[in-house]
Amino acid sequence: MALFQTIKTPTVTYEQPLGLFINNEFVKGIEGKTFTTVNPHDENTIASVHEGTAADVDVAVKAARQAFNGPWSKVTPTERGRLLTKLADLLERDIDILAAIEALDNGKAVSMAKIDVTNSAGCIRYYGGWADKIYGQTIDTDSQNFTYTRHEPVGVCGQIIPWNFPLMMWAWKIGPAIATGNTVVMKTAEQTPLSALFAAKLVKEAGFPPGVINIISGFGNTAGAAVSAHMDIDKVAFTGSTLVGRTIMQAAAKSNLKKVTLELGGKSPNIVFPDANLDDAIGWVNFGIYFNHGQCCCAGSRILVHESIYDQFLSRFKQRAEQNIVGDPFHPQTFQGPQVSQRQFERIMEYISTGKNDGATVVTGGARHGDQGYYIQPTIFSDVNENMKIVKEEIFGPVCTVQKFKDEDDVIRIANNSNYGLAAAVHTTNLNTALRVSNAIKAGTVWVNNYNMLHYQVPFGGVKESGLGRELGSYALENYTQIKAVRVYLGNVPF
Ligand code: TXE
Repeated sequence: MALFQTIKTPTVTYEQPLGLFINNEFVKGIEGKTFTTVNPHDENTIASVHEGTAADVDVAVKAARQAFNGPWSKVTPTERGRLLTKLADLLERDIDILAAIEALDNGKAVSMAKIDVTNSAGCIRYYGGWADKIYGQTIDTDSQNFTYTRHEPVGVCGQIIPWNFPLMMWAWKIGPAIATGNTVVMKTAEQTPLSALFAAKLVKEAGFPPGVINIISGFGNTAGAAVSAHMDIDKVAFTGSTLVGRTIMQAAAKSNLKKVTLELGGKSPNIVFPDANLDDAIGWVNFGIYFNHGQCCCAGSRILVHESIYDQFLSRFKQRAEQNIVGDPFHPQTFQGPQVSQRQFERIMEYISTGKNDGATVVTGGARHGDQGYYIQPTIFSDVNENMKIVKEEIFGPVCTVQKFKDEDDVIRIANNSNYGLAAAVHTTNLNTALRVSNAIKAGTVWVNNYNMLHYQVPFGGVKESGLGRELGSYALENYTQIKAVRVYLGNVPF
């Protein structure tokens, strides 16, 4: 099978790489396998890509190790920054192609996909800026000692990414790893391999030495498992389900105790107090759950509304949700495209029937949208209780629940009644309420009077079963550096 293919989309025609990206070349998998990626809009095959398995991960790790020990270790921090900046420029140059790939392969609205590309380029450029600002400390213990710390790269980093923001997850992971001088073996999601491969082409064009960034398309239980269990990978960063996150940690523990960071699921509360600006709150609540078709780990899927405004909120939120334009991702007006895959579509539809069977009321939606593609109507459930599956589990689709609360203590209790702790939001015009509730909620991010605002300068990650460690901002650099203390003794031998 070919290593490149011309792909026509409604907006651009471009050359798509299909091979694994190892040592700056696109290559076939050692076992000669391929797999298809499907357009969720019409359920047709887009392309077949070469599949990587454990043997290919091994080759990629060797390439990454050679680069790490050899040429990459001689590249100056300034040059690492320059390479990342160049890569960011190339991502921006090819924004139309990359946005079209995301729309085709993932199903996200092309207008939103452009924002993803801009953010991905911004993230890579941001970390380019950090590359020559990785400092240690000098530490004064006494006059006999001179001590300093070095923040050294961890080594070869395994990175396993999901399909909901294929290019953004690529950028969030590659930026801090490369800025700090590591090399990377990344396993992309089997549902959305295409944008990472196109971006790999830009890695080569930017001038990165061979072996610094390697991309493996393939499945979780083969290539992904090989990354997390590999004896020569020093760190694994994972974004995906909590279930697989546990497996990754176990594999890391059973192999070489590689460092682990995990960005997992969520069931985030979105709280509306009676003094909130209701128009604004409804806009943010709508965006909080339906952005990216509900396929956000931080989606505001548990909406908690004060009982005094509950009825008014519900009828206006219903109207707002029904205005969301669902349809072809390439249509410029589209807000919500199809879910990424048949499996995700079925999983979400199953949650919708569970909600109905458990006695929740469907306020709007609750069914498939159209009869082709993995489209689901924006769905709101009311009359739910805290024990229902649809309130407890991550649905990862355009489905939310709306619950009443009585007062601040009540809402803090409900908000924290979850195994997850990724994000939350508070809508109120009272500053004290906003700050008190933000402090009391157990989550990695709390938004006040907004939702889903993400900036690459700001840390992102979860508490409880939502994960370990923080991505983005300067905090992410800690995941990719080891601290070495160098101790110089200045005195005479004391014994
Ligand atoms: O996730 P998986 P799936 C949640 C969301 C969704 C559910 C299932 O609730 O409905 O997970 O989605 C790789 N060893 N999130 O099945 O399986 C896999 O190939 C190593 C939340 O797609 O966790 C892919 O690259 N790797 C989320 C990545 O893990 C393995 C984003 C994610 O897939 C593996 C996606 C294994 N044994 C889903 N098994 C978020 N936090 O944003 C799978 N993978």
